[in-house]
Amino acid sequence: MKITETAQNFRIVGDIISCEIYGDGHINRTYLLVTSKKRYILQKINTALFTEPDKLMANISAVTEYLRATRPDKQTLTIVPTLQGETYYSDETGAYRVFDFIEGAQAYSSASKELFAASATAFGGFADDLSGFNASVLYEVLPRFHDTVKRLADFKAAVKEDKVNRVKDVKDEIEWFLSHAVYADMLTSRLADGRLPLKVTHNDTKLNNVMISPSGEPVAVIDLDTVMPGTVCYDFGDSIRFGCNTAAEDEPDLDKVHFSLDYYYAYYDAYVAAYPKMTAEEKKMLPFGAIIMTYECGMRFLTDYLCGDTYFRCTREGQNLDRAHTQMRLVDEMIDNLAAMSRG
Ligand code: ADP
Ligand code: GN1
Ligand code: MG
Repeated sequence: MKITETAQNFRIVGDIISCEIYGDGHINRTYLLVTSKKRYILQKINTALFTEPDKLMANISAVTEYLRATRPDKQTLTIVPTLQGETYYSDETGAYRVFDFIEGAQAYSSASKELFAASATAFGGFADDLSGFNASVLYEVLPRFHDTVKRLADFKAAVKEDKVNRVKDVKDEIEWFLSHAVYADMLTSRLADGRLPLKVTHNDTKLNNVMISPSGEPVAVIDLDTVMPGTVCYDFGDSIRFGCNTAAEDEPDLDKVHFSLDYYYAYYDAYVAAYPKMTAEEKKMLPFGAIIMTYECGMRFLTDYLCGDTYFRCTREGQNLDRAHTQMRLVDEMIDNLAAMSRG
């Protein structure tokens, strides 16, 4: 079935003009749907990963309805229902959903320090706005998503299995991840014993998951697929991992890849200001969140490389390995800067 025919199953207004692939997400297939009246985002949900789209969409509904009710001054995702009034449509080709297009803003894959700070205001505000939300109503759609100890176990299993015979080519990288395993349980153990509070977190706080206006105002947090209970250190850390890299996540030339302390400070200060309900332990662990999320993501990239590149969308040979290398470089430089990263 053509994608424009799929779009006809939603309560969209106007006549369909076009429906083209859009954005640079790694997980879902995103289309810009244009009608004679409005623009929409249509997404084919990655059901290989999100095996229960009803639960996924229930999470997004719950969080966006809460945000709309408690922060009517802010924008959030708006689900466009199907003709039957459901949150998504499915047929033999897959599961699809439609959101209103958030106008007057854009998602950036790289940004100035000011725009990066604006994303911190958005994500810090997200944490603050949701601190009163009852996390127990959410489904854990991707169980143990940021459980770095589990990610390390999965990585070791992939090394052992050596499915596509690549272990021989990445011995040094494997050794590097094993030698940094001390970081794996620093957040999970604190969540387990209550030192870190369990909060509703976004869990995928890359720069391109926040919409920012041309004048640099944060407009909306998007990509709510991974909203689940967690620690804000995941969210802070993942933002730093992506946004404090002086190069692209998949940059093959490591000479271009550095951790920017300057960008880190810009994000840190804006995040702390936007999230006044932050606890002392959360604040203390923010720099470790950055190291751990970067370590974990690098390990996930290398695991996917060892499994034959089946998880993260790749457009060229060796892309996941390049991604793993950038994360390793960033972790090394963050560790060198750890004292400076603790702002007191
Ligand atoms: P993925 O999970 O694959 O990353 P996203 O939900 O982040 O998918 O969407 C991919 C891109 O599509 C975003 O980076 C953004 O540019 C754009 N996008 C997604 N939702 C909207 C929206 N409601 N309005 C405008 N742009 C959007
Ligand atoms: C994926 O969907 P996207 O591109 O925003 C991934 C994140 C990774 C990120 C790395 C559900 O995010 O966990 O940090 O790629 N999302 C999922 O770029 O696995
Ligand atoms: Mg995204």
